[in-house]
Amino acid sequence: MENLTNVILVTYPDRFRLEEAKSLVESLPQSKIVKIFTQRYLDRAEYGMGSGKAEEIRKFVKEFSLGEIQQIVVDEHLTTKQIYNLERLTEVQVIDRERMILNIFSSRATTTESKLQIQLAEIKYQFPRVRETLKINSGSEQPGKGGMGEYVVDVKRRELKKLMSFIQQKLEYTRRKRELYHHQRMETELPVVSLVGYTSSGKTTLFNLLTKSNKATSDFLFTTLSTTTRSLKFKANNNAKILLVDTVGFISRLPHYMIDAFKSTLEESLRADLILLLIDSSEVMEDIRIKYSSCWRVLQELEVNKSRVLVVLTKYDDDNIHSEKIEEIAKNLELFNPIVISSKAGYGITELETMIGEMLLPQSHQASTKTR
Ligand SMILES: Nc1nc2c(ncn2[C@@H]2O[C@H](COP(=O)(O)OP(=O)(O)OP(=O)(O)O)[C@@H](O)[C@H]2O)c(=O)[nH]1
Ligand SMILES: [Mg+2]
Repeated sequence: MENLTNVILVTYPDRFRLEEAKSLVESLPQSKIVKIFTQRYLDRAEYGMGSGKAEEIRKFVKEFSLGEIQQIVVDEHLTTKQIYNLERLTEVQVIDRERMILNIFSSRATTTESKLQIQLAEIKYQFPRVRETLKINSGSEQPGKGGMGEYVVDVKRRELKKLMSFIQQKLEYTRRKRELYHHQRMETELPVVSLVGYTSSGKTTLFNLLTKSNKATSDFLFTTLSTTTRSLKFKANNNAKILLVDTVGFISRLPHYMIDAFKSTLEESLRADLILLLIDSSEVMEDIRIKYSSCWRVLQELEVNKSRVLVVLTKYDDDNIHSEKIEEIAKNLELFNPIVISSKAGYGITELETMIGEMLLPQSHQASTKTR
């Protein structure tokens, strides 16, 4: 048994954020939450949380029976200074929400491209923190002011910029390779369908089912970090083929630079003929609504053509969901006749395939509806 990292989580009291923060920590490798502290505001200058709460955490760390708290996760963006203050007070390593997501990403990245994207996000995380980090490391309160201090900040920033453009070049290279591949696919005229959605909405499970693949799926967040494309045959359409794309999941409060880092792969998959936006229908309405709007925010940021997006309600297999739930979702999200499926129970899959076939493949009795 490997050693577990005992984590204190500091998050907001509302259910959605608390549950999501818990799932994120649980998705960090080998992490175990030993205590959760909640705060209505995490934007206080000194520690993010109020100083009373910080003191409470310091005491908890000190009195914790095993004397073994290795990490404090604060579910918000913190400045280097706030992290430093809290680390000094509690004598425990502190990470913020962005660092936590980056850590999950790095632990999962397997392909060259996803590794590059994470390196890029990492630099973008560090860049605005250079001055503060150097200030803290040098032990001086004002190394940024003039003379050598300013010089060091500039040097470090220049180094990061150089590294950033180096990685961007490499990513550009992989992107161009993709583009070439994309053109080849265009030449073969195969329509492309992408699966997008919030993390854990069931994209890979559906992808596996449709393409008879065996990609990893799990309850952990961000199981998939790299895009996979496989072809899919339609018996009903003279064995015509389409390409199906599985993508990285979205999450709420994702900083712009992280979307930016993943842009090249996402953009490529979002140029599909049809984008299926998967929504987990088994969740409570509030979560569905928050996740649905988070997804749209990302899609808008990536300038996705709305008319190509079709919403698919997934996981329609739980005993506690009935058609009223689907009606409620449709009403709340203003969806007209949404597609409903369960990859686990096999419900709605044939209908989904038929619909894709009808939309994208030439029919024996009617003209193609393919738009490009
Ligand atoms: N009950 C039920 N669970 C499902 C269904 N589809 C997927 N799941 C479960 O939901 C969890 C997430 O599924 P994934 O397919 O990994 O979700 P994803 O959207 O690919 O997630 P990321 O790769 O993390 O973005 C897994 O535990 C699946 O077993 C379904 O139809 N019914
Ligand atoms: Mg996945």
